[in-house]
Amino acid sequence: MSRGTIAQHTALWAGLILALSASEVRAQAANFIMTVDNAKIYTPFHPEGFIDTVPPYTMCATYYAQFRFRYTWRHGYAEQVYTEPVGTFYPYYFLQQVFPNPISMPVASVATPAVRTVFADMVTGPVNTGGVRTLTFRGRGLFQGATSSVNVLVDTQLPPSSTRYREIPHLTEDMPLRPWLGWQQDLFATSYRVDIAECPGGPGTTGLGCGSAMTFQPLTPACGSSDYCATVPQTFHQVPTALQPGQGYEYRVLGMNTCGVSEEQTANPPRPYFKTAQACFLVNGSIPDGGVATFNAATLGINPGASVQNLRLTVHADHAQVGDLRISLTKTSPAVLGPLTVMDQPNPTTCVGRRMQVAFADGGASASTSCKSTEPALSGRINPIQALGSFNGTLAEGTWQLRVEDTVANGKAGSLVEWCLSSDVALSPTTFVPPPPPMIMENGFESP
Ligand SMILES: [Ca+2]
Repeated sequence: MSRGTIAQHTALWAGLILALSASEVRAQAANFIMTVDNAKIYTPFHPEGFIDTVPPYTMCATYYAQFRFRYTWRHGYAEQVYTEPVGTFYPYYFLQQVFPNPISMPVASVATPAVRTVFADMVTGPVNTGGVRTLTFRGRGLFQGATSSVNVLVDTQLPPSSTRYREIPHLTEDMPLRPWLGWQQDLFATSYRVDIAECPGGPGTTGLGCGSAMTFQPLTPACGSSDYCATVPQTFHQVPTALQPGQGYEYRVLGMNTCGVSEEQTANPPRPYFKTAQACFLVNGSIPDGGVATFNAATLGINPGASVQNLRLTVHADHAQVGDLRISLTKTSPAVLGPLTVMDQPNPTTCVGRRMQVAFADGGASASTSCKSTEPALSGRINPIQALGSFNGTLAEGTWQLRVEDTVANGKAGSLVEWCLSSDVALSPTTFVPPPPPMIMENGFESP
């Protein structure tokens, strides 16, 4: 034998051994195959469970899941097979029970395999960091030691956290009738439910005390006793239909996912309260970049001759950079009063965020210190530059003009969504009729 022949023989033997051991493994695996069919998932929405057939199987914190394993057995001997975790699932999961355990596998063959089902109940443990984990389960024979295992992909979900509101501040008065509501994103929420309900009892100090009929933490998408509700994927919502003027409301946002809704009572406040303004005008009018837009409206008082007391001006503008804006209000008839500047480019350094939803009211917060770079840039009760008290005693009825100037042509423009007027003597909106033009004397004669 030449050296070359020996080498060839050695290689042949190694290949044979390799082929044998590989086919043995395949034979073992083929004689006992463990697969996972599905998972029955229990959630707050599905207390009776629902079948999840697509891994990763979602498990909800503190809830059960039941995994359904299929054993396909082709061994020519009977065996007691135990089902058990490979490694420990603790502290993420507790294996509650496996049944039947052991399971009796009968004498079978490749041609006529025995198929059996084993269930494993699991509940999430004390540590519940969300995310996908691979759990391995094993079926292990008691006497002859036939084993098979399967990986189960589990995606553990936590219910959304309590809502953190970013708009509007609790107890805000003189809100527009179609308010824009915003809240912080929650990592676990896949959608958000918004509810608004009337407050017959005025503002509640705890946020749950206003006497509204809003249902507590509902698990259905139905509006229930709310006056308004919507489910949205994003972290803000523009109310599309007008609320009642001069009315107290509470609102609430619940994060939602497969595993529940966010805890309502632990939000601070659980239900922010706001009161709507009195005479509101839906505009949706363009504010051109570097340009001026004027908006006319008319009001009535509670009775003819009533005068304005403690006027407030509500402005909701969806503008890309609130710091560009200069806003003034003029009473245009029956007597002209103003213009009175309420805001003038507050803090161009910091006031670079989008949207203002503001009630200008004497004694409010400073626009320049309140305005920020995140949406909404300016909100709540803001002090006007010139006191709105200057309108005290003027007739409640008449026409008004709001002037909004975008002072910087920088590619950042927007629109006036809605504006409102409110007074201690209640105002209501009425049809705008342009005031007569001022008399012009020409050639000694009045023009027609
Ligand atoms: Ca601009």
